[in-house]
Amino acid sequence: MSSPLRVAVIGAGRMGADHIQRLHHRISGAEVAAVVDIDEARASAAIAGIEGAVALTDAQAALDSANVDAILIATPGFLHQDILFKALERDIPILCEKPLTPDAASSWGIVQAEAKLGRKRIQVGFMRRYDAEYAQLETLIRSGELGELLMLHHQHRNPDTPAGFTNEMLINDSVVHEFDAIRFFTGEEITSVQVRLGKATKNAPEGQHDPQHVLIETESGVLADVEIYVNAQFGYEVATQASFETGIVSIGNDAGPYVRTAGQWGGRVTPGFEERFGAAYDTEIQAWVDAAARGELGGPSAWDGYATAACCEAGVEAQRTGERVAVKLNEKPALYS
Ligand code: ISE
Repeated sequence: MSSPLRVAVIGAGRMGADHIQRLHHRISGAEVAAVVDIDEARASAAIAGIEGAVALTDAQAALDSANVDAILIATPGFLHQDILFKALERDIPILCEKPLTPDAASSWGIVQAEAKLGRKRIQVGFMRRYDAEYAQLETLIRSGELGELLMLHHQHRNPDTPAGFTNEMLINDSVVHEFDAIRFFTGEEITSVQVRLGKATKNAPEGQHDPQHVLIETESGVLADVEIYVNAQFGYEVATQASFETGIVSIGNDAGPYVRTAGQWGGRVTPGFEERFGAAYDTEIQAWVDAAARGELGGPSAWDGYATAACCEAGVEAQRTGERVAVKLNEKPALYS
């Protein structure tokens, strides 16, 4: 058996802590070698019970360590660029949580640096591609079994938002997933984004207009819409309905035990994204570890990170202006074709 991939996890917040537990308990062929967080206590708490792992406060120390083979970046997005450049320089496998970087220009810089390196070293954490139903819908679309895909209707509902979640984050932090999903399903780039602000809930924090209706068009004219509703109170829901020439396909609706008791019938609503996408995250990280062992990364690439960053920029402009905003991309480097 080959030796495990020694991973440094950068950022021990909500997502980082989740990935540390995943790597330690459920992923084969990898181990947590280091955890980096500017909050030393948080880094130390995150390695509790993980033999051999070290807690650090500086990403550079992890990158300099001879005991680190790969890094998983789970810091806030504005810190990604610097770490990505340094990790590309070390030429090691990288799993970078979304967004690749917060804007298209800096994401393009990462694409160029990786293209110059000449091999894919970055996988972006668009975990929905690893959700079983997402993968089945994508396969169905490719098969042509139901004719052409014509429209996609997405519902993206969160129970509430953490402190500091701005109006722009409805696009940059939430709809970024649909931008990637639509590109994944259609195999096309997104050409325009429009955002409509209708009647708003009184349950949104100051400054947030919630819900929003996002209208998206792809190269061949597939129309997609997203209801992004981040203070929906009732629970977590990420669902899609796809309209084909000869059928309609729905994914993401809560299933599971259907219970009848005490004069009531029904089931449990998914509480959050960790539960909704737990299995997808496991599959995503296992695929990254396996690919790193083979020396060839697949999955959502730096190009996908760049293209979605461009969609987010158009989305935020559309939010502000009410206009339909075109998405413009630079020419795709051969590495990503
Ligand atoms: C969060 O960052 C995620 O990635 C979740 O999947 C998404 O549902 C949520 O809206 C984001 O804030």
